Amino acid sequence: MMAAGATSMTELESANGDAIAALLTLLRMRQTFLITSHARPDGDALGSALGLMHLLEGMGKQVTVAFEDPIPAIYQWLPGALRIQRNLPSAPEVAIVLECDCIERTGYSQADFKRMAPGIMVNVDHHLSGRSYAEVNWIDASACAVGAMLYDLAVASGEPMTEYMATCLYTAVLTDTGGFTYPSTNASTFALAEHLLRRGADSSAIARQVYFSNTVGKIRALGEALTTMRIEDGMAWAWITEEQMDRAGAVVEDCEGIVNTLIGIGDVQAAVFLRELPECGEATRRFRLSLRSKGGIDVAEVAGRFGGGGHRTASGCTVEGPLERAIAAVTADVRTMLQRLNA
Ligand SMILES: [Mn+2]
Repeated sequence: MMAAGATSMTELESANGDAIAALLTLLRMRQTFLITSHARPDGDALGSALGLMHLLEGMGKQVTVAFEDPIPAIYQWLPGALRIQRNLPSAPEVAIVLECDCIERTGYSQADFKRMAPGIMVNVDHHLSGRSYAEVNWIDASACAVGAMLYDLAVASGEPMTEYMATCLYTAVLTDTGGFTYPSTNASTFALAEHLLRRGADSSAIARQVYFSNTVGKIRALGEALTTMRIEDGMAWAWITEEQMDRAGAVVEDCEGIVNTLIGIGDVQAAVFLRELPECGEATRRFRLSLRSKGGIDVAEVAGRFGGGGHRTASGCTVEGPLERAIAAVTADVRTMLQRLNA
């Protein structure tokens, strides 16, 4: 069922085929489902969860979608988003966890999951750091999005691809490929996009919702962060403090994507963005880090050393402050990797 270590395309395809067949058998046998995904949900987490919800409901199943964190405004228009709840249901026959390399990544605790008492756990992930912690694990680190894996599942199911499913899955793939620009994008990504557009996904309307509906706070937060930007040895970094967030009138989700501005600079090979976390006092400041790479170095490795994870080109972790120490630790790590790369 594991595909991450597959050595050839054929092996990978057959591993995915086996995983899809096994998962479909399970889905058909059971009636009640929970779907969840990671904290601070992004387009893939939400589009995948809702796309799968629509697929299962089309199969006549009872589905609850729960997220620990609020749904960002730019995704609240997704079909079904308003039904997403925070509370886990009681004893679903199957709990499906998307895009998480461990339970804690959902924002719910092991204890929360134990209390929910799911019959079977299913883990669908495309992270390099993906691990087999559930009863059924389908991990394909070569997939451009979990939404693309679920697209394959939906096609294999023989269920009709509805406009709702197409809209959700297209949004997942659009956002997780950086608008079809990351190295994970290939010909089959566009074949998928073509199919989903034919089934009713409106690419222009979706792009408008996702990329042209920013809050003023988000743009002001970007401005605040850019005043702190440093560039050195192919690496860019910047941060935002609680005080700057207040000044910008920004909320946490307004900081999504600032790191992409940094990696967008021509000579920059790796970028780090730090956001101060609000919950702890002066003495123990902590920072949420987002890392990006143009592919030369593996920033999932960097994040992994600080207790986080992700992909080669995009990862995240949480680091103890103070700010100067957090920056020094992470930039030293990235610098070493860049030096090794360029040696
Ligand atoms: Mn993803």
